[in-house]
Amino acid sequence: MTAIQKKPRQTSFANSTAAAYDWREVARLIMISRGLDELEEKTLVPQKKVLYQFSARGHDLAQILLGLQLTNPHDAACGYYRSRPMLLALGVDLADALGSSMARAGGYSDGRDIGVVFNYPNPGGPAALPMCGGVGAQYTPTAGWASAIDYRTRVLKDASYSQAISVVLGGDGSVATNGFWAALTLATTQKLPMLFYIEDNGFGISVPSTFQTPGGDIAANLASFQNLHILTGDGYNPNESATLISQAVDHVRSRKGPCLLRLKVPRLQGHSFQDTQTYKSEATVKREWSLDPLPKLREFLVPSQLSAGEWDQLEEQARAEVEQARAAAEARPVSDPARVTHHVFFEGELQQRGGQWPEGYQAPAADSVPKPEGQRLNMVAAIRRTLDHELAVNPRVAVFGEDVGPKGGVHAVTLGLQEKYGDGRVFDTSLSEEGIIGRAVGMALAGLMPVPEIQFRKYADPAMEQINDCGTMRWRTNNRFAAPMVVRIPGGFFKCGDPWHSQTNEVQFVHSPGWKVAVPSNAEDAVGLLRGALRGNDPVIFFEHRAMLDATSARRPYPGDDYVLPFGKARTVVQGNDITVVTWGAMVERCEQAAQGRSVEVIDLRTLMPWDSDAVLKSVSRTHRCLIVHEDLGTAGFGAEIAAVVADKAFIELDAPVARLTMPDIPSPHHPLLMEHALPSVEDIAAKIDELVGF
Ligand SMILES: Cc1ncc(C[n+]2csc(CCOP(=O)(O)OP(=O)(O)O)c2C)c(N)n1
Repeated sequence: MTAIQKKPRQTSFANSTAAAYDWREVARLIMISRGLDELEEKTLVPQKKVLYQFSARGHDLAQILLGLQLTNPHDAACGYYRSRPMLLALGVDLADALGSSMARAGGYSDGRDIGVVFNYPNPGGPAALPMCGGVGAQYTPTAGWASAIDYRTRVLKDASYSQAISVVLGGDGSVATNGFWAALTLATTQKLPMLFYIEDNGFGISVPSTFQTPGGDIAANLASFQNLHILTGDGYNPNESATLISQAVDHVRSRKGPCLLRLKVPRLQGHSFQDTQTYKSEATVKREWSLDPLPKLREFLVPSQLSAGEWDQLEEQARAEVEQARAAAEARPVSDPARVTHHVFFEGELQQRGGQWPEGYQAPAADSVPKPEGQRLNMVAAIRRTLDHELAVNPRVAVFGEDVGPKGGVHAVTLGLQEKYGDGRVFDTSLSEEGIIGRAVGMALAGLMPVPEIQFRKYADPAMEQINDCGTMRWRTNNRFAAPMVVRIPGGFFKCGDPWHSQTNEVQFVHSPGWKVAVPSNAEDAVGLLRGALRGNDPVIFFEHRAMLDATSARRPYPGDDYVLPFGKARTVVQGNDITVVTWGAMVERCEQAAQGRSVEVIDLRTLMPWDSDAVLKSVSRTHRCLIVHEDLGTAGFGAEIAAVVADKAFIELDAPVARLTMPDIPSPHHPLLMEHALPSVEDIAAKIDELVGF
């Protein structure tokens, strides 16, 4: 065992730490874990009742010792597909643990995800945050939970969080992922109460750990990382791992900063059941089995703490518990296929964890009618005022991102908010979009309402893994967890274009299940949609069009502090009889201009998920013609969806083909002349309208 960073090297392990454990319970849990693994490998996988199986043999002892240390009701841990032993120590129901692997009804996901990635809401006790199939995806949400512990303690002054910790489990392969580094930067720069628990079995499937970090030892390589306490040792040795885990947990609990604990563990089976381990030499396999923690635990406990008879009795008891779990899991049906479309969004039944609603948050009564006051504001000022008001009335709201603090954001939307609400509520982040969104996920899971800003649309790309996993969370946990948040993303053309700052590509978010998508075209709608999102119970992408932020056409008086606009309700911008033009964002202004002198009905969708197909179909059934105008690229743009629905539902009403006017399939060009050539212009729109009306 080593404590790196000038910590004294320890060569013996005080039995006092070990004595703090209930070793009989440790033995019982590891026996159950082994029993579950064996049952799956010998029976349920061959019977094809379990389709994905990841043995935890070798990782199990240390994980159980870790799980038993998570005793604070506000602790949370997030692991990966090999983390079942830790979950057993947290007290998950065994029939859930097994039934989930069998994809049966109930359990972690109602048969929706791969079963081996767990979640455990455990309201009032330590939670296991929803795990993901993507390696490394667990890190930044766990850092977000640590961030929320800090927020709850410092900002909300809730002393019950003062000793809570956030723990992430990852393999040696996972230390090469973006998520690991994003979370490490977050935890160390912010000195968060976070434990990185690295289970180093020497392989990522077949790839040796020397490919993941030079020399294969992440603990050694991080020796000079500031603000990080590092411990390393043998996770198969009962006394050593118990001591190290206690030290690591104590360090984080006592608010000395984040800690990384690397434990060497043997992976006694293949990566998954299908993996035959041909890449390992016989000698390696033999050496690994010599490190099996189960016989080592027996040696450690028998006869000093348990008699051989008691050990055997525990084994007998564990076998019986596993058998009972098998019977209960097998008795579970497969869930009703008709329900598989449920819980993509909030449907009225509250999730157990995540977001402000399950914690009793009551949104103030909403005004559905605007009460315009004062002069017209541009969109920047309107969004700022809405954020300002919601920050004032809801202490759970936290606004963060790159440059949003003292600078007030590169688009000036958050100007003055940090000054007013302090750096606990409005703050800068490291330059890591995965870090920003992942952190928001963890904060949302801990009951806050995060409002992360992504500086420009294209820069959401590095966060797409977190965006996807956030969107699917409610569905894949069968409504056990959700992470409502509002992600503000400026994008689209401005005075010029370019491939990075100017794309819209809203359709990508529409195609990510679980996200609502707002694309306001004016200040009043921006206020209503943003407020609805901030008081809501689903994750929302709030797209701020750069060309509209200060556009004269987008200015409106502030509609009031409680004005809320529902999602999925389009606005008829101008009424007309000859053709329906469907649009949103910056194209609304252009369509309105093109409609002048013509009898055109212009519909601003306002939100793309959900979108108001009723309004469109109703209008088309009157005008018998439909043109869709959008800035995003034509191929597979959102216009394709609208065209398909109109063709499907209003075919017999149509007097002309459903047409689209969009950017060509190219990145946004930089020179204004080139850019304007690519964008649908007022003239292009007017010409297309005339063509369709004359068809
Ligand atoms: C982002 C991502 N890339 C690739 C995979 C496929 N994959 C699953 S597990 C794994 C190896 C992970 O190894 P490690 O983190 O060391 O954990 P271990 O399985 O050894 O416990 C890989 C490459 C994945 N799930 N996610």
